[in-house]
Amino acid sequence: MSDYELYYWPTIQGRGEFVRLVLEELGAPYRDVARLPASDGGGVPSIFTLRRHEHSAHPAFAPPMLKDGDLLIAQTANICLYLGKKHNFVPPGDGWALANQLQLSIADVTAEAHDTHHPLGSHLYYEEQKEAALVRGRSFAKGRMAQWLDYFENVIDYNGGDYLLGSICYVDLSLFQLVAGLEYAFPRAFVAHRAKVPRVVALHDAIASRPRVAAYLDSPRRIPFNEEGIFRHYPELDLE
Ligand SMILES: N[C@@H](CCC(=O)N[C@@H](CS)C(=O)NCC(=O)O)C(=O)O
Repeated sequence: MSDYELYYWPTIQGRGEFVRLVLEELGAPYRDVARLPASDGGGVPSIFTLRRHEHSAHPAFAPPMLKDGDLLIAQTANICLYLGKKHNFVPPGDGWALANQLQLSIADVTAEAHDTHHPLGSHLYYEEQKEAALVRGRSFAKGRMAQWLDYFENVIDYNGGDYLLGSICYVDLSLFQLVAGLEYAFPRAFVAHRAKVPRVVALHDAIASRPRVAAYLDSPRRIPFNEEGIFRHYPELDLE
C-alpha cells in the first residue's frame, strides 16, 4: 500500500483531524504533507499548490485534501467515506449512506461550533466580531449543543447502545473528535449536559482507548486544541 498524502493546515486539528483519525485507526501509512519541512515539499505552500488548481478537472476548493496516487479528493465527509469504503470500515450493504448521513451531520455541527466564534465571517478576527459571537456562542452553549448531543445519543441507543451504527465504523471516530472538541470549547455547557448523554460519552471513551487511537493521541502527531482551530475555548461564549 502506497502512502496517502494528507494536505491540511499544519498547526491546527481543524477538519483535517477527522481524516487523521481515520488514517490512524486504520494504521494506513500517510504523509501529513504540510507538516513536513519545505525541503521535503512540505509547509503551507504545498496546500496552495494543490487547492483551486486551475489545470485540473476536479479542483478542490479548500483543505483537507487527500491524495491517493493520482486521485485528489476534498470535502472531509467525502474523504472519510472514501477511506471507510476502501478499507471496509463502513457498515455492510447500503449502510455507507447512513454512515455518510451521520458524517454530514457531524460536519454541520462542526460548522456551527466554528460559527460561534466567527459568526460574521472568517475574514474578520474573533475580536472584531465578538459582540455577535457572544450571542451565537451563548445560544449554542445554552441549547443547540445539547440538541446535537441528544440526537447522537438516540442514534447510538437505537442501534444497540455502543456505536452509531451498531458496529464500529469510521463515523464513530468523528463523533469522538466532535465530543472532544465540544468539551474543550464549551466545558461548562458540556459538564452540564454530560449525564444526559452517557452513550455518547462512553463512545468517546471507547474510541480514545483503542490502541492505535490512544497511541496517536499520545504522540506529537496529535496537535493540541488551540485558539486558531475550529473548537476554540473562549470562556465568555460558554455557559456562565
Ligand atoms: N466543507 C469543507 C469545508 C472545508 C473548509 O472550510 N476548510 C477550511 C479549513 S477547516 C479552509 O481552509 N477554508 C479555506 C476557504 O474556505 O477559503 C469540508 O468539510 O472539508
